[in-house]
Amino acid sequence: MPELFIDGTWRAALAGGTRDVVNPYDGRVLRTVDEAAEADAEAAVLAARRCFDAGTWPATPVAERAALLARTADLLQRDREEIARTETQDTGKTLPESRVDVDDVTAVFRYYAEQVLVDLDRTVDVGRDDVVSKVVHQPVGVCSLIAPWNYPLLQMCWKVAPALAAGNTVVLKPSEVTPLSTVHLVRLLAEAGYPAGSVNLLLGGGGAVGPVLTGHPAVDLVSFTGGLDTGRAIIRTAAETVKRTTVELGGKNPQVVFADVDLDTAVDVVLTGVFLHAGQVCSAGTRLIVEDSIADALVAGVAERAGRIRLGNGFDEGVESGPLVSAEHRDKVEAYVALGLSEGARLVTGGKRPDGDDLQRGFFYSPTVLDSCDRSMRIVQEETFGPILTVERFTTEAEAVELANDTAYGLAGGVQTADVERGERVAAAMRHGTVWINDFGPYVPQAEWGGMGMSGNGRELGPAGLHEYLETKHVWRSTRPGPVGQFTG
Ligand code: TXE
Repeated sequence: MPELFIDGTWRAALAGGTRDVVNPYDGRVLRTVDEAAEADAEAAVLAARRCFDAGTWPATPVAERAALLARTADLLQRDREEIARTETQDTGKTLPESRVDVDDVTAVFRYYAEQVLVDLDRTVDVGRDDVVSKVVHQPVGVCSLIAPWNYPLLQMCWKVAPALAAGNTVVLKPSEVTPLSTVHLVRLLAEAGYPAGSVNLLLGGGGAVGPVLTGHPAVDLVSFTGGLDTGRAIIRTAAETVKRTTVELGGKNPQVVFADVDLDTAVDVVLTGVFLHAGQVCSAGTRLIVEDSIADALVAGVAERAGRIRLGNGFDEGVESGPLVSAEHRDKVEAYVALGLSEGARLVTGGKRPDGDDLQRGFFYSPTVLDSCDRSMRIVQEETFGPILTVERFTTEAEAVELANDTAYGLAGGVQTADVERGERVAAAMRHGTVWINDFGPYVPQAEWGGMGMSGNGRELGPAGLHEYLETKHVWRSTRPGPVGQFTG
């Protein structure tokens, strides 16, 4: 069955392009999928435009739209295991992690099925009895939704659910590296019964279809999650036609640890915060900022446990972390470790590909801790998107905050301390879109997610995640029309 979905029909790419999708665990080709080119993108955008302009989806009563979202949630749960297995094959992450992702997006669809029923419209008292003034909300229009490869299903659903709930029509473009769970998602959307043209799917590299998705005049909004350079390029292209853009561009996220913590707990939080999914997490806490007096003990504890993380096939019981997503990405991570060492960092653990026969075909890299870092280093400032923890030390609270905020990014950060007031104080001072106190990583559909600084614009999840996909309109009605009296001639 072909994998592009345009105007309610599954079809192959017009030019016949295909691409191999590879399992990062063993480098084998999982499936060869259709690869869209410019003409397919144009067709998808125009199908979404027609559907939007005809009103088929935007004019569907909100209760019906909500019911379809709830039905999508049910279908995701029905196919939970199959989708999770697909995600593990495609990304290398462990099967339990993939199941969590399916459950998360199910909750997101359910959340927006409810949230969209909240009436945001309001009347405004303009101080006159001959005027009815209302502020109403409407869908933005055609939305290009572009997702990356680290959480393919999750990041796509964080966009699709609110976009469709609000009545927009959408063109989905998952990463060419990990498209398979999104193909399954779109099959479920088609089964659920969204009208033809409301949901369209393009597969392929950003270079071919990206300019259409982000520059075509028929597109009203672009929501993108991915790398900083790609995000900048997308904003530039979208600026030509002044599209609304929401971008989440990753981070370089600090984990601040004060000396009053329970050491074992702190080690565990830091370890999970940085090494989950081999560090391929936009909010990975890759920058440890630790109070000097416990730094040696904390670093030793993290390094010891990092060395014990069980790498392997995400399907195998007991495996705790999979490979990096591709050979190219591992090359980038290796280059960053080499850079860090050349900048003066001290290797505590990792810093190499792991041993073990079963790990040689895939794109594995050992969890790595680099001590003796400082904020002037590129390894401390640039997103590596791999299993690399850098260590910096501080002696005062003010210094800790200064270090935590010394980043061009601002997506997420954490602070661990036994002092509740200090935890709140530091959290308030941190310029990051999410801050965890004595924890690192959790998120919920009800709470906004997004970055400050170069981590991006706009928010996903929560009420604001829906507002991104809504226009706000003021309607003024004169109930007793008559001459205005401004011009009298
Ligand atoms: O992502 P890209 P890449 C970071 C991470 C990583 C780096 C590069 O540091 O090492 O980005 O990763 C599509 N117009 N993050 O190169 O290119 C592309 O096809 C429109 C952080 O793999 O940003 C894919 O669907 N679309 C991040 C999506 O953009 C274009 C998650 C993301 O790919 C396009 C992943 C174009 N011109 C990587 N070019 C996070 N924020 O979580 C590419 N794409």
